[in-house]
Amino acid sequence: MLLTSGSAPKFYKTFFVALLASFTLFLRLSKGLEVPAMPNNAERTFIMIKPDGVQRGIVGEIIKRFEQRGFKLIALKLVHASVPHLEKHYEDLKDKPFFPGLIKYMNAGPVVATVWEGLDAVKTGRTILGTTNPLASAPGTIRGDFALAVGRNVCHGSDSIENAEKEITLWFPEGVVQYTDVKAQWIFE
Ligand code: DAT
Ligand code: MG
Repeated sequence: MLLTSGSAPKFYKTFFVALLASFTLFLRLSKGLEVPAMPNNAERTFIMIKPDGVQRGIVGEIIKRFEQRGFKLIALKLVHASVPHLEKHYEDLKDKPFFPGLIKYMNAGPVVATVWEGLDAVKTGRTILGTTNPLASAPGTIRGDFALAVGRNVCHGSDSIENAEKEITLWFPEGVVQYTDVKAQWIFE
């Protein structure tokens, strides 16, 4: 196309506007086609109420906190675990000086073994429990509200997704329970 000196600025202006419009359209389209990141709603964690938690009658209180936060309960049982089973559960700590005392405490009565499913279940589960040493646990956490001594810290929570899966298999070799969580649509986007 031959441009006369008078029409040249108009042509460039139109060209520039068209370019800008196409770029805006491209951005909108690419945003529309974007695959949203899938939230990890299916992450699972093993939470156990230790013998002191059972004896002190705070099983309901601990379970309530996971329920009210929105997690889905997919397994639960009251079990007096054997020494070999507890040694397997805590095998990473077998060289620690407190290991014998830990096994004795865990074997002193029944525990409540549970599995919870939901967004970021492992990390959030540990936040709900509080830190290992209850003296350092914030009020509002289970240990921060119900415990004082590290050797009587009332609950256990998996510390990684990998360990959660191992612990779930160890405590629930029969598998967990499958069902539809009807509240999930009001908890997850
Ligand atoms: P957590 O239970 O927070 O995952 P952990 O896995 O390091 O902590 O230890 C497992 C349990 O062992 C813990 O809940 C209580 C006990 N324990 C840990 N450190 C201890 C210590 N220094 N003295 C006595 N018991 C301890
Ligand atoms: Mg641990």
